Amino acid sequence: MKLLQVLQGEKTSPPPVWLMRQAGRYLPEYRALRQTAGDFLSLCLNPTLAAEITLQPIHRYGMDAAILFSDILILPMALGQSLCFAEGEGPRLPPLKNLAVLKPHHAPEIYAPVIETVRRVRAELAPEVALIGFAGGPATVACYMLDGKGSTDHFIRTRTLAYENPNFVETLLKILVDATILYLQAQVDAGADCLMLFESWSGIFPPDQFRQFVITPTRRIVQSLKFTNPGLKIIGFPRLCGLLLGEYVRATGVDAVGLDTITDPTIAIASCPVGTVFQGNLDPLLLKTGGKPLETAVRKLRDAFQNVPYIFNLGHGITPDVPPMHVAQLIAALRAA
Ligand code: 1CP
Repeated sequence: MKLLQVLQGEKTSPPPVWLMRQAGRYLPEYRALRQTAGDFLSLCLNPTLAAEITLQPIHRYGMDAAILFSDILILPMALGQSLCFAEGEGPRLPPLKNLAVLKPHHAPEIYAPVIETVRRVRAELAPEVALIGFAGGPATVACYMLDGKGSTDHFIRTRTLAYENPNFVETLLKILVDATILYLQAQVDAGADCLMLFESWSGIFPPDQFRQFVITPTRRIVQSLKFTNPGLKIIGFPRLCGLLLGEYVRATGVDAVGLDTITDPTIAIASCPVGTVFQGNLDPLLLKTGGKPLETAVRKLRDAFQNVPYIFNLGHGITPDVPPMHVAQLIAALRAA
């Protein structure tokens, strides 16, 4: 498995490749299946369909890794917060005010279909293709739980609560850390080969809160899972963390770090400990434009990371308006000598 070799510290040329949101609305075969299932949540909770969707991009493009088709908000839903995806508007949850509504003991039963999806995908996937399990980082998941929706105002309720009632936020984060450990352990037991923590909104917190709400909970998750599963590899994605990148990698103990679009590779490499594995960070907009600019940027990134263990990816997810041909073009450019 090329992805695992690199996560173990090997440098390979060309690098392994997978793309955030590689299964999704830009693919006609995804849209077709989505129509038969109705809404997005039903898809996530249907192991037959979710497994098929996970495999769709692998069949079409031959990436080196599949990522479980699910969502970071399945965990809050499993904890008892109601969740829906309004068409074209993203997730909606009733903003969490009382932690007593959360029922961690019920969660494994509710996310059981997702774990079954992991089992099915691993059984169907070729042995050389890795399966990535994932969860949201606790701070990012807490943002959605407290604000009840996406980032329209940079999670103003969460950021206000972080000052007015930090104990409440801390307690929620503790619940999320414990639940995330169990959820990710279940994915590993079902066959996930490595894990990724999507801390997509870590960049909205000032440094001290970043340490308290992002670094400390992440370290707890990483330490616990690595203690139970020696050799397990974990990729962190502290999006928009800026100059705190090096501290995040050192203090959390993640094996690999996903870089966002605005991070300069050379500066990232210089700020992280020797041995860090890097993943990223092509601008997703280049997948929309395609052509020469895409190919040039792909080669430039490959060169920038040639002296470190490196996994090719985007700096954020594929957008629904990407022409499927451009993904093939990206992979061909990357794998060309
Ligand atoms: O069909 C549809 O309309 C649903 C669109 C969709 C899809 C395909 C959503 C809603 N989630 C997903 C799948 C998904 N989400 C995956 C599957 C695997 C893959 O990458 O192919 C993963 C890993 C996620 C993770 C996720 N969900 C993140 C972290 C990564 C990131 O993009 O930063 C976040 C923040 C979410 C929340 C979410 N779910 C869906 C949307 C539209 C959003 C973002 C809402 C916002 O703007 O805040």
